[in-house]
Amino acid sequence: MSEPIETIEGWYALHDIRTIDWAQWTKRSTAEQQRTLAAIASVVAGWDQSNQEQSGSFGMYQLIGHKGDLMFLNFRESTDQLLDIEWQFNRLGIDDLFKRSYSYYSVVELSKYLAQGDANPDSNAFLRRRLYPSLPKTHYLCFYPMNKRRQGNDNWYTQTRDQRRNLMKDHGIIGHKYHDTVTQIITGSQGLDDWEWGVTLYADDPLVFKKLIYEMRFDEASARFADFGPFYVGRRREITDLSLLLTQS
Ligand code: 76R
Repeated sequence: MSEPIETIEGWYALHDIRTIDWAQWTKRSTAEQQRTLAAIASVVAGWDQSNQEQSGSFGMYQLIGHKGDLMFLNFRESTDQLLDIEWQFNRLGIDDLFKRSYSYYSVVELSKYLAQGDANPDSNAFLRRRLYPSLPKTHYLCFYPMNKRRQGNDNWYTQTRDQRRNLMKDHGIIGHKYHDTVTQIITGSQGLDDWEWGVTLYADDPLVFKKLIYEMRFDEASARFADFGPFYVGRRREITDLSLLLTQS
């Protein structure tokens, strides 16, 4: 039997993707639009507070393509806090306008494949920054869920620990070439959502996502063992941009 690797968990994450019903939205009167905008902005400003208070992290992204229009991304200490966040938005009663097209629930995960030295986040500030990440303020984000394959000889979970460690080492070598241009946040979701991991990448240029992910496809950890879900790419936006995005004013 192959042994699992120890993992350390940090903040819980909720990727919340909304599709706007533009036909309905544009039919609303200016006064109604302003009321709705103010209600959304006040909820979202509350989430954004977590960045200042370092009690979590929040980012809002304008998505490209048909899979969604806006992504709200919240990281918090507990699932209860994420539930509160979700229900705060639900209570606005604008689900007909801001339809939910996808969501993903997971928890920041660091595995000990390549761990060296102090693995205690209480005394290791580097580890703390990774477990409780302040979301990078790069121009773009790329998010997708993925699995490690379990098929015939290409079964990640029947590889020995050393085999997996070597594969992760090679994965890390490719990834590290992008250290200055990409920040990755890996969240684990076994038992929490439909895929096994969420990959959230940050960069100033979306082309870098393509270059990195293409290069990684040739690496054994991806070539033999990775299956991917839908990809979402978005541009980071401030709360103050909401009004401009939705009403051009
Ligand atoms: O944590 C570290 O930085 C150490 C090395 C490392 C680990 C353990 C690392 C580095 N990753 C790790 C774990 Mn990663 N990563 C992905 C994807 O598209 C694909 O082919 C796969 C999606 C990308 C693009 C990416 C990028 N990584 C993981 C895990 C958990 C696996 C497990 O536990 O079994 C997954 C699912 C995963 C997937 N990885 C890096 C990157 C980048 C850019 C790096 C270098 C980080 C840096 O040096 O700054």
